[in-house]
Formats: sequence, C-alpha cells, structure tokens
Amino acid sequence: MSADCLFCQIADGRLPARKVYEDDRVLAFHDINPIAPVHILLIPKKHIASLLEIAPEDKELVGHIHMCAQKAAQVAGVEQDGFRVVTNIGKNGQQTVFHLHYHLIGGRQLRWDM
Ligand code: IU
Repeated sequence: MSADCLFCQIADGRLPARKVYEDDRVLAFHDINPIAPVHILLIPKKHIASLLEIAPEDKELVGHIHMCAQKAAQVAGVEQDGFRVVTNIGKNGQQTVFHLHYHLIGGRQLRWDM
C-alpha cells in the first residue's frame, strides 16, 4: 500500500469507485472518464507502480488479473464482440496514475488509435 496513491485508496475503500468485479487481490471498476461505452480499469490491490515494476513474485498475480479481465468482460457484455486490454507505461505511454492498471475498453468498434 502506498499512502498517497489514488488507486491504493480505491483498492482499500477510502475512495469510492463503481465496482465491476472484486476479489482479495484484484479490483475492476469503471473509469471515471470513459473513452468508450465500456471502459473498465483492472488493478492489483498490491501497489505496483507500472508494468516495469512487476517482480518475479508477482507473476501469478499478473496472470490472475488476466482471468479477472475475462470476468469483467463477461459482466460488461463485451466478450462476444471483442474488446481491448492495454496498460500505459511512463511518459510516452501517457501513464497518469502510477499504480499498475489495465484498461478494458469496448462496446464500440475500436481503431488502433482508439
Ligand atoms: P493512465 O493509463 O494512467 O493514463 O490511466 C489512468 C486512468 O484512470 C484514466 O483513464 C482516468 O480516467 C482514470 N481514473 C479513474 O478512473 N479514477 C480516478 O480517480 C482517477 C483516474 I485520478
């Protein structure tokens, strides 16, 4: 846990979020500024700053996030038509929140530039 991290605060309930799926290690919630009809964020409850900080002991957790993405896609009803999962890293990746998160985006035809 990182005291001043907004997504840590969402993960432990100090800040509200519209939850889609939750278990002991992962939370999925609706993005507050969606770029598509479905825009969900999947985060580990453990504070990891970005993909670059994933450690060997996190490998099972990262795989688990992918399983949670399947569940979130089913809940959101986008698994038939398809969707995109992406994580932004650093400045050129336009990462703005430095707690690992995966965007699950769908509900419309996506282009490579979104
Ligand atoms: P990025 O990959 O770090 O750029 O994405 C951060 C996302 O987190 C962005 O889409 C925001 O709209 C979203 N978000 C949110 O859903 N709730 C928040 O309290 C904050 C950001 I701060």
